[in-house]
Amino acid sequence: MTSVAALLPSSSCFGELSGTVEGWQASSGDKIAGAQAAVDAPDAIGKKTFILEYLGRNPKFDPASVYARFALEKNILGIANGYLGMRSRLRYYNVWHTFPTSIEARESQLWHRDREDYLIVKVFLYLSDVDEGAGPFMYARGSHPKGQLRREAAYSLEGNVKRSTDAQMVEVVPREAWFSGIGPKGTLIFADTRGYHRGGLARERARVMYTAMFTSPASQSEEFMLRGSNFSLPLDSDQAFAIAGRKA
Ligand SMILES: O=C(O)CCC(=O)C(=O)O
Repeated sequence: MTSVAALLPSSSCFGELSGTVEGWQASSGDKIAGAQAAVDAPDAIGKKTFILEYLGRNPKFDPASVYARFALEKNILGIANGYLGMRSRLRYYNVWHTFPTSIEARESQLWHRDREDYLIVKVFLYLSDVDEGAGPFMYARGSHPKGQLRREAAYSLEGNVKRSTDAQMVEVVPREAWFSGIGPKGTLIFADTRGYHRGGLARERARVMYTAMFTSPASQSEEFMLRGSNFSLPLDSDQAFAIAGRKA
């Protein structure tokens, strides 16, 4: 966990990103209110109704957009490439607005491992202040493939995804090793989400968070973003590699 101020240079497009998101919010009050009203709908389970994805379920990949440019900043892409030990691909970005909910934890609010690759780097950038009541991102330290606490927790299946409760997680990773990402707007978290994590169990207030995902170029997981191929590639070769389409 770090922050925009500590990690990124003053030329970072963080301010532009934050302003773009605020502009979206100002012009999308009805959409936000509608999503908020449906958060605890009786058929909410399985629909992730506690999250509104500002760019939609399958955003159109636009390397010129501030959402892509932020992920491709050298100090962010460099961490992803350094951790994965190779040039990575930028596979996803979006802005998530997580609403407070009063029903029991479900989906990504429960502990789980992502499945897109053997190692995954996700970036979470808070665009609102996040305290305990706003459902911070949580991580079971050491549960990733490079860690020392890799045992599988007991789980229940939600569709074909394994989800574990706190009681099940504490059996494999002690509570002292649970990381809770509490921090102000501008907090940046990098996580290998092959390790156990959960978040967005907001009980008191909303959380707004930009997120991006990097995988190896070999990952064969589903494409979340709609990709064209007519990009004029940026000059930096790591950035060009990160946005290039997947080989068939
Ligand atoms: O909303 C959160 O903090 C958890 C995010 C998550 O589970 C994921 O991105 O895989």
